[in-house]
Amino acid sequence: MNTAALTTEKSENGLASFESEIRRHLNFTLGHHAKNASHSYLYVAAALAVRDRLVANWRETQQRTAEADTRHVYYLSLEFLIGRSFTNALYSLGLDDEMHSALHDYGVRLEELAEEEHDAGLGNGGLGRLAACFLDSCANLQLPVVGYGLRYEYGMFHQRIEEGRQVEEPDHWLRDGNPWEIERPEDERKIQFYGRSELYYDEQGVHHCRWVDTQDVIAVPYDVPTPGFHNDTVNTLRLWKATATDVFDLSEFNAGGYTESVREKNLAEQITMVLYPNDASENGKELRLKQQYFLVSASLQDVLAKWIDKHGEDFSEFGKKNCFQLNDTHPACAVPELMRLLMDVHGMSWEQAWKITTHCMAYTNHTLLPEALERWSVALFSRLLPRLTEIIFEINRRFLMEVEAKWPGDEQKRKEMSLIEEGHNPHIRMAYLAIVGSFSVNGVAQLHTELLKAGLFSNFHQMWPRKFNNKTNGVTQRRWLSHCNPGLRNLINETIGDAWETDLSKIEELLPHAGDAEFRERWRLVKLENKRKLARYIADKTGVIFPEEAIFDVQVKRIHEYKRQLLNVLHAIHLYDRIRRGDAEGLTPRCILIGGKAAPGYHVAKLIVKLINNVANVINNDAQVGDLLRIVFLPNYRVSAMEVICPGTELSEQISTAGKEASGTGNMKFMMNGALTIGTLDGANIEIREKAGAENFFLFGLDAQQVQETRQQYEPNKIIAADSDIRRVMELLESGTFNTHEPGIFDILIGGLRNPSDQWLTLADFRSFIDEQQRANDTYQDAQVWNRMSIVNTATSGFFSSDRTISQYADEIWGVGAVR
Ligand code: 26Q
Repeated sequence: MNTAALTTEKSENGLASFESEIRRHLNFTLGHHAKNASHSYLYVAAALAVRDRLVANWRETQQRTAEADTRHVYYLSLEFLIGRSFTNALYSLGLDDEMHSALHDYGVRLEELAEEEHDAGLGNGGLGRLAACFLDSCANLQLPVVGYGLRYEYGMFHQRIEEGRQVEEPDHWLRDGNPWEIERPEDERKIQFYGRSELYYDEQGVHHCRWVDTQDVIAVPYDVPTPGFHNDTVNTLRLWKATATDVFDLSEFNAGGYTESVREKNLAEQITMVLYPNDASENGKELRLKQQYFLVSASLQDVLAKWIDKHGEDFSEFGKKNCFQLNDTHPACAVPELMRLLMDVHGMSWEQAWKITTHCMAYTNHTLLPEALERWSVALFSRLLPRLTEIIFEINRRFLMEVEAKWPGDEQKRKEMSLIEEGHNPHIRMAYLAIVGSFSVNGVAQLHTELLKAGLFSNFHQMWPRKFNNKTNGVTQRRWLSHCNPGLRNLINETIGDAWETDLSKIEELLPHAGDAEFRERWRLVKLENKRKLARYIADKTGVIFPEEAIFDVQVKRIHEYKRQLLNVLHAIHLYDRIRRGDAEGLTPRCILIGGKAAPGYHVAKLIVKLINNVANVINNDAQVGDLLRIVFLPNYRVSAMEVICPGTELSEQISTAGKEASGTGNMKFMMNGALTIGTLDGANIEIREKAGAENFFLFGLDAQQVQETRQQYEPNKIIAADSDIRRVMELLESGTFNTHEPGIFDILIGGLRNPSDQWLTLADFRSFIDEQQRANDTYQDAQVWNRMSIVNTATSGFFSSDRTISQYADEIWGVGAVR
């Protein structure tokens, strides 16, 4: 055989050009003719060709990491909102040009083929997307971090709008197969549920506990590659799928229990069937607790098994060499589960096990809403996880002795801080469990961390001040600027080089160019092209035309009262009212885009969606409005939609009631892409404003402190009566203008606005919002000024890279460095 001919064709990794590798996958992996293959097959073949290029580096990274004598970090999260992987992997490998030309031979453009990929929607919103950005940054920084999550058969639901209302449809994202995962049946783990805890004595007469008569489920891992940027590192996201144990219970079988066994198989597989679509906790669902424990137990067993492979039963260094970052309390069962595994399976004493556990658990909080803190009824918990419940009660008993030692005789303190909320139906407080079991507790923006320390967790902060720390969120500039905005990326690269792609602090070098009129003009043209692309996308999905000379004003995020999409709608109604009453002098044409999903059981949020659509219908079809105003609700907002939206956005709406949004991360994506923010002093908005400069930010509304004070004496009806603009908006709403054929449907929303105990203080901020929107309106009229501000926003966004956030986690919590 002529091996020389082969080696000239194939590179050292044994792979030929994309062109022929795609052909090979079409022919042999998928069994298709390369000629006139459908786009969906072509996509899979191309994705497999890209995956092949990752595999060698993936194996090498795993080997290097396993051998490295550093700490290993495990990011435990019920959600990883990855979105699409195809072009992301290509950019990371630096192979996008090669793929471009390979696809040319198949007569399809890369961008077009990329549309074939379903989003991996394994998350609700911010928390899930943050986990995905973090994995990207960990790979970029070559950190020994593995993500552990669940492989939901159905991800975040698909949202359709029917007569203005949200309709949910299942998202069967795996239907056409998933080229981005590799099943690893050799690493399956057994997970126990129900049963009871039993005491027994070993040969030495020492007593131990074991968990018996359980119903078992198998966890099978699927590994997803996470490529670093141009650095040969490929990290791993390991997602667990639930399946039944394949040992059929023979006695049951013989007793005619065959169908019963099959039913059990179905029950087992339910565990990873569907993502819970609530972004604020809906408490108490048994299946949700099963999901949480399933993830935690499988992942901990996985880590312990690998530890034992290398160190045998010597756990003396385990706490020093491993760290579990808990993404909110959803995986907080990791605390008692690690205790159980160390004591019941590996024979450790309570003291040894506790020392290890509290040396390797770290907890991140993502919410300030007290009602969103996770609680589980002891009754449910102890039925499903009896042994874990015992352990939690013992953790609590010992912890309350510490409380007693710090505040002797203070019964109230012990009640407040107990891991068990007493009452006729006692509950386990998962956040307290996470705090007690962790060496680090962090918030996700400066204000958020301060409010946690002073509010929700103040007792714990007094007890352990040094446990608490802040890690302001960030987003990956590779997906959220470089890949999604090639126009701006190229302009930036021509101007300051491309070092910012791996070190976003370098983007600051753009700052002097904000003063250069010629640069500003090029910036404007890129932005205009992005606006056109966004307008085409919106027209395609909704039929509504966004005129390109208008200001593109965008709010995309989960629909929630505290995020105040309602305030945004009120402003749209106000502008409409001005146009109708002939007061449009000086009005800049404006296109308002709102998108986001409402939790299926959150009726008020769904009503807000309906209101947005109804208001849009009236405004967009009123001839008097002309091109001055548009408002659109974009259905099915998701990661891939944001990749088109943020480059084309000019004004970013971050208008939550101050003190409610933990951080926000969409705000950072918009800033990076040169949008100006109109926002409250909430979450990371505060830090965005600090970095950009107050003069480059549209600030309105009460701050967190003032929100507290206002609550005592809030009289929305007085505000309405005293302000004719606000009064007219309320009159329009109440007149039925937006619901002519559906009288009364918005009464709940109107009643909320007028209610003195309205939690979100929408009308308290309305005047200030109108005024600041007017200032944005006026600023926009001078394109020179606006574009200068836009450039400054991008140039000062360096701090909001998740690379910076992850460097801080690595240095200040994990104590890990790069493995190269
Ligand atoms: C809990 C129990 C049962 C079912 C669902 C849940 C659940 C699921 C998801 C509770 C909360 C979430 C998600 C929360 C979330 O996304 N929080 C956001 O996290 C971002 C990243 O830190 C912040 O930027 C946002 O401010 C915060 O709202």
